[in-house]
Amino acid sequence: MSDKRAWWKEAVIYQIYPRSFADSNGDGIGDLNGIIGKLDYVKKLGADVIWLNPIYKSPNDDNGYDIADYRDIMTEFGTMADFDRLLAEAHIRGLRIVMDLVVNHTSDENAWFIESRKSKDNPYRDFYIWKDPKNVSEGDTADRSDPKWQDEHAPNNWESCFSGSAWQYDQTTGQYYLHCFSKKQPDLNWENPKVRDEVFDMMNWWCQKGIDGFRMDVISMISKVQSYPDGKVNDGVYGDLNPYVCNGPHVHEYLQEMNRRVLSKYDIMTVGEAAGVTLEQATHYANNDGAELGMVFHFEHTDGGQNSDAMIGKWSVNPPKLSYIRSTLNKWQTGLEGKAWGSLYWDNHDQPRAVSRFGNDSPEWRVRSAKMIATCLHFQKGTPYVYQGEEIGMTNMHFSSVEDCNDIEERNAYRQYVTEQHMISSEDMLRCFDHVGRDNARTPMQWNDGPQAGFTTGTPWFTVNPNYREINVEQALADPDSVFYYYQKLIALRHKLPVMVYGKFIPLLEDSDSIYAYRRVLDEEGAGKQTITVACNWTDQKVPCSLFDDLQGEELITNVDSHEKGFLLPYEARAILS
Ligand code: TEU
Ligand code: CA
Repeated sequence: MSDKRAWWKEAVIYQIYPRSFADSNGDGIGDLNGIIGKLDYVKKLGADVIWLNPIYKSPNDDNGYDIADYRDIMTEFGTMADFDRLLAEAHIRGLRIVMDLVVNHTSDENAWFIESRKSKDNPYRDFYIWKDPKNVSEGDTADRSDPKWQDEHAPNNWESCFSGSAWQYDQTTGQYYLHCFSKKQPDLNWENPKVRDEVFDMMNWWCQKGIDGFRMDVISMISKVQSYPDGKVNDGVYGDLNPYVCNGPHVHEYLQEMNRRVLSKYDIMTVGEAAGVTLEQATHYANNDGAELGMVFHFEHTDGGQNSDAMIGKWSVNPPKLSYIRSTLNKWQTGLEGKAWGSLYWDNHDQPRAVSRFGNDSPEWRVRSAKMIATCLHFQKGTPYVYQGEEIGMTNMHFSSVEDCNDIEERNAYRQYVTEQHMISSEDMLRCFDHVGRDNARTPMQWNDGPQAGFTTGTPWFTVNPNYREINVEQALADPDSVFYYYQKLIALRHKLPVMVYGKFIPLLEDSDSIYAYRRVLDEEGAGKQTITVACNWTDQKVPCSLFDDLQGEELITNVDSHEKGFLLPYEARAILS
């Protein structure tokens, strides 16, 4: 076997977005005590690890991805004592806790930035990326508070991921700072060794508390091309500017330094969010040599623009195509083999709901198709991630007005494309939000059919999806055929069968218009050869399939009551061990 065994390769991760998970004190905002109250639920599902979206002190411009204090807890979420209790209670149950590490940028309310913006010679000035205005002639007396002037003199034409220029002019010192995300998220200057010292100290501090790993936010973006050249206009940091921001000149050097100074000292897992990272590059970030990270999240199968003919940027109403999803995932499966470990996900807090996007969320097919896509993903090679609510088949949300949206990405995109540039109608933009907006994933967790879906006794910070009366945890736990018990079974199978973890991935039926099929094969000394054959029908039609006709073996899992020889029923999924 070429893969070295590791607990995090055999684990299944459950992702919690704390703000929307469970509210313990009736203020309408999910919190740490709420999570503690639901640990047994996560345990019942069978997951091994909980990844918490950011819980640090933050003004919440981007719901916690703008950190004001890395060593303190967000006031609404609780206290450090609550966190210590959460960690202890998780460990008692054999659950591990992975923290979100957001170190490409901080909040503009972080003490480092408050200092940095004070003066050009402040000791913290170089913690961030400051540049002079461009093309200013000597003796220029123009009014620099004029947004138009600021726009015209920005250091280069880079666009923020959240719309508009990636540069913000700061009156105090007459320079601009870089922000790849919102203007309240200034980018840290990783070229400065003092920044790295502070970040590594902070990481060691959390590791010494006993946390079990880090999910590293946009870690591929920490090293920028130092000449800060213009990119092609209007392409955002992920478009043609990608070469200047993603996978920059020193990113691997810095991650190796992080590995030496922090990661290698603890038995922790790491997953890098690898925005703009190709398969070849991923084999460096997550190489089996262990010099950098354990694994990465890649974006190729979820990048709206690529898989569904987007209208503007990621904004689209078109369903993803099976042929694209399959060829992309297969490419990563086979490309990582023997070189690096991968991660598996359909959704997260930045993506629409899995069943709405990849399955079929109509009442007729929701449950069966949710099980189908789960089967399709969980038998692949890599560490699977389940995003809160995915395990009960929660669906996308409909928003009828931009006022009802919370996400800064959505609100800024609306302002730019609808209000300012008239590139798309309000109605069409809102339909795009319904399909791919991040708010879909951020509505409160649906626990029961009582008021506010059991998420809070107060007024929830964000609208509950009205379908909570049918789709909720209580219902799922009472129904042996629910999506929940199917996920429970998939997770249990992964724990039981080494072939599901370490087996080699072999694509099948790569030209099919409707079926995603593959094998996993493990030939272990002493244990003999084990093969799992998986086939999933991605359509609402019965389709011919002869894969199982002459296959002898044990059916590990299926989502239909009975099979029809020579066919797969609509959204049927099957896995056979032989
Ligand atoms: O996401 C970065 C990222 O590359 C995208 O998913 C991005 O958020 C955008 O939605 C693409 O359309 C990470 C976090 O997961 C996200 O929640 C944060 O907003 C972002 O970084 C900034 O910290
Ligand atoms: Ca609360």
